[in-house]
Amino acid sequence: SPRNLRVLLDMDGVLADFEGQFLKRFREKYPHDPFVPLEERSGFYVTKQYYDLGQDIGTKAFSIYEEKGFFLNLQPIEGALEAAREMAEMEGVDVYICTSPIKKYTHCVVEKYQWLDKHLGKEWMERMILTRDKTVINGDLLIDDKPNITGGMNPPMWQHVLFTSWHNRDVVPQGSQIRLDGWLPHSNWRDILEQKRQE
Ligand code: T3P
Repeated sequence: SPRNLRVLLDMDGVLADFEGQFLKRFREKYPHDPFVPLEERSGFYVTKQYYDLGQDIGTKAFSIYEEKGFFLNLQPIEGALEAAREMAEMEGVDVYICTSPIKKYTHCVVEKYQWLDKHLGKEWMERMILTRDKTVINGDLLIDDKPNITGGMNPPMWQHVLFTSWHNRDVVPQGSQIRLDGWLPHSNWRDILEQKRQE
């Protein structure tokens, strides 16, 4: 029988709502400062867009996701947990979580494990891959909202499924990239896996 399909699931922007929590906390902490509404987000890095509003705003933006509890308190993206569970139970599919910690790792690294434990359970610890270079990870599909994923392995083994987020709505998929518009019931993630399995 053919080998299992390896699916790598990104965390921030795919399972966990980084953008929503960032904006919520920024507005709570700095109610008198300008901010970027989600509909106006563009470019992967939220801090870069905030730096364009001023050096001090950029510094404040950094302080939001470096604070204790930020990564643990991210809300699950709608339908993500249900989809992840269903995918993990599929015959012939191996699911891994593939996520990059921020450089200020102190809270982020442990909170990524805690988030996965809290929302999906202990058995998911086995699936966790923390890396700053996703290109060196072996997989058939990487579902990730970051448009340009580069690193030491070029091209990577996996096909990039670009998961739609506010910041990448207008990005045109490049090369073999395909788009996935969320996890809600109409989502075509099952078709994407089935198609890959048949290649
Ligand atoms: P993930 O690989 O789970 O998507 O950069 C480190 C992590 O923080 C990475 O997680 C992406 C996420 N992140 C954003 O999503 N937006 C940002 O603006 C920054 C700085 C990080």
